[in-house]
Amino acid sequence: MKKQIAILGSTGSVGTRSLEVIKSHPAHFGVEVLTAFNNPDLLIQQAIEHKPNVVVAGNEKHYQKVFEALDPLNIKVYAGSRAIEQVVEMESIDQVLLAVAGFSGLKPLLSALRNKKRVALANKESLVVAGQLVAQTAIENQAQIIPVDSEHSAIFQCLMGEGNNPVDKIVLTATGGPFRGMTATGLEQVRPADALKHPVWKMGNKVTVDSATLMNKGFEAIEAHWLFNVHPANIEVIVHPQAIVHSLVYFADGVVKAQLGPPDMFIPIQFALSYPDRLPNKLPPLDLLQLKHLDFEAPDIKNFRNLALAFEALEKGGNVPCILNAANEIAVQAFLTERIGFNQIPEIIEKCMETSTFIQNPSLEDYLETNRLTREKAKQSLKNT
Ligand code: MN3
Repeated sequence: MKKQIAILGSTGSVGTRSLEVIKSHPAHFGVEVLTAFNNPDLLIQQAIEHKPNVVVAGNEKHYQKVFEALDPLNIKVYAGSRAIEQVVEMESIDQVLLAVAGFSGLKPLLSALRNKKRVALANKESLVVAGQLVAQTAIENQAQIIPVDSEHSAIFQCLMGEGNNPVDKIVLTATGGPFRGMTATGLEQVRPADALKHPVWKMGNKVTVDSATLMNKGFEAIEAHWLFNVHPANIEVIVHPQAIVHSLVYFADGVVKAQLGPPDMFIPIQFALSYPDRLPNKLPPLDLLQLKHLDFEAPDIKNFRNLALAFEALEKGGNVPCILNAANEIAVQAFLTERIGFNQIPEIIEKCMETSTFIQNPSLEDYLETNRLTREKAKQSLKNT
């Protein structure tokens, strides 16, 4: 039986890689739905190759172009963000792969879970911003979330077969990014182009900057809390530049389980689609003798303050992670366009966290409002810098 997949965000870095995974296993996976916000040309090209039933152009201004190209091929074409939420209701979808970027991933995720779809989740913001709501919706609808992010995929795999065995702690590994070992003075000088040179992983611009600031790891700690129900005090981050150990779980009896593998997103994407089965692929196997050693060190939270801010947001809970995410999005954008320096990113986020109204149990509307207000506030503090 072929699994029919809906890929939301098919033109991004995880989306395109997912299509490679699907293409390499034609007996196991089919493409039922493709959606993309930008890049209509690539969306059209992907649809011609993979022949989905439905395509959604998230951005309505691309509808006409996509419709004209795909309607003659008997592919249904819709447009707009509401259509993305609705399309995941389709009976014919076995699994959703959510790879859209940013906060806009939340609504389609909730819609997929309410429709009891298994979701391979690559969107970080939905869990960072509204983890409580997402976790609750998944439980209520008995819908399963399979993480795509390499660290969470590792933890998920370490927990397979553990039943109710309690977890002592979770350790997330981080490469440390391109600025590992630099001081605050050195960081003062870094430019966007330097931040975009990630030593190991190839990703989109936003997440690559987040890796350089360590915010990405802070987000991953928040995600891990909601995915695996582990107390914030029992989540740690360790720097491991080779990115071979993808994360670890410590158990009560002193046993530590880790998942190792080559640093290639093909592997966690394939597992999130094939779960609970494992499928072969053509990647070169991990060669430990060639690696010789694996290094580990403590993260530098004095010079990379975003990581500490993320843990603070996780511990405070409520709408604070939403504030963290919104302020970070504006600050990273400002850094990419050279309006602010690297060290100002945490300054802007901290200011927003200190001056926003705390909401203990936010509703979806509260999250949307917090997101909007924080963006305004962050833009305001950009003007004052
Ligand atoms: Mn990751």
